[in-house]
Amino acid sequence: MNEREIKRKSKFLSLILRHNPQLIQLELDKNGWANVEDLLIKSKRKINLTIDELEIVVKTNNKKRFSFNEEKTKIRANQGHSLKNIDLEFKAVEPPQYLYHGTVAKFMQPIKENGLQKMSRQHVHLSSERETAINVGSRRGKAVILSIRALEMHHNGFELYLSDNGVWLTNNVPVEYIEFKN
Ligand code: HQG
Repeated sequence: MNEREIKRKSKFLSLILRHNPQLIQLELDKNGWANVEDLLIKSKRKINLTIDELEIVVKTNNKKRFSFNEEKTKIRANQGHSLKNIDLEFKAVEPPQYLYHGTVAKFMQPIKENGLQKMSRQHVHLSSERETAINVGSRRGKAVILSIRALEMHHNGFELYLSDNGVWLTNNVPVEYIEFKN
């Protein structure tokens, strides 16, 4: 598999494991796990995917988006779901003082009115590195970086979670915790 093939298969896995398992009639359990054999068989309807390829995609994925269970009989996406009824069993942890969110200018007005909302995903996504936030924002145009007073949120009872692949997640960020000038 070349880079392009790996990326194509990774995107397919994101679609199936985060957003639309029904596309191939795949079942995810309540914690988001799919049976690997089932996934390989049912994927054939849309894409060629062997167990070796699946292992390569999981291992080389730039954001470590997917994990196997220990026995490699099950697989799930580590975060980023839009499926509503999946519980990834995140534990609230103490965040650093600041976390960052990358977005674009056109969302500034609604963000100033409503804070950061999860929109179509299960969570608002934040990162500990500005650089990551710049990359996230740049997907949509010129990145605007918001600094979030995350530790203060935590002290005030908001839950922040850290996914297995290092993405910080929370339910919403009220506007008073957002620093717009940075
Ligand atoms: C914006 C990718 C209007 C928010 C990336 C963002 C990341 C609001 C967009 C991960 C708003 C949602 C997540 C409000 C927030 N009004 N717009 N009140 N609050 N927004 O894609 O953070 O490749 O759901 O700023 O690299 O951009 O999928 O979130 O622009 O890690 O693994 O609404 O997705 O990773 O967009 O990206 P998204 P995101 P993957």
